[in-house]
Amino acid sequence: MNLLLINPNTTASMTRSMAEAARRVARPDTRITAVQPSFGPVSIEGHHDEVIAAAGVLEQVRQAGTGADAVVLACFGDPGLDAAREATEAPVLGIAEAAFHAASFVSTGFSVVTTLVRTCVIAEHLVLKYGYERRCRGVHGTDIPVLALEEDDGLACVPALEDACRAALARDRSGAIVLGCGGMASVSAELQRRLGVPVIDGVAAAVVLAEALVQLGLRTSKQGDYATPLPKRYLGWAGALGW
Ligand code: 2AL
Repeated sequence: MNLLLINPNTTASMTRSMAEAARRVARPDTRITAVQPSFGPVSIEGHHDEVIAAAGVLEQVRQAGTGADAVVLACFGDPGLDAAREATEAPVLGIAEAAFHAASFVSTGFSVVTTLVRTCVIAEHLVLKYGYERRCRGVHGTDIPVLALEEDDGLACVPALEDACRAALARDRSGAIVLGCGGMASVSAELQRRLGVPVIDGVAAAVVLAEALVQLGLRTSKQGDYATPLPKRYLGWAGALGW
């Protein structure tokens, strides 16, 4: 199968590390194409960044056309997820939604450990949107900037993340950690080794769940709100995104 992995931010080195994380868990016959938008923020750390990044996600979904059997959006705010599902029949998975599902198979309650404290509300909104408020016991910011995770493969951030995860597990009485950033893919195995509890990287979870959906023959429903966008003109810089 052809899997399109979209890093919604424009940092190409982060796209490459996400592609490596995806490759580590994907089936040998899964072809992974990893891309990022041609415009938009270098990291996504707030509502403003997210809105622009969501348009970049749609740019990449449109460019792929029917060439992708499944699409993974590798930013923890799942920017543009519903819109991307309108734009293609391939299953589209966001890493937050995929991670919440995966964590719920291996624990009765999980904690999210993310980057800047200001992004916590974005994850909290997604917990409510996806109906995970009975499983997610807390969302915790570390004030680690997204691009700091790019230095040293994220190794410099491991001690601070480990401390935050330990505090979250104790405070929330949770059994698993969901990592709240696509850029944390490279540190998840080391954190799981140190913590001794399941640590879910959404990129890996989304890739494997996307493969499962393709294997099951499931596509995005075109009945109802995920129907193809209505044909109309989009003006200005968004011209190419109109249907
Ligand atoms: C993210 C993420 O996954 N990628 C990015 O640029 N920002 N999320 C976050 N909470 O910082």
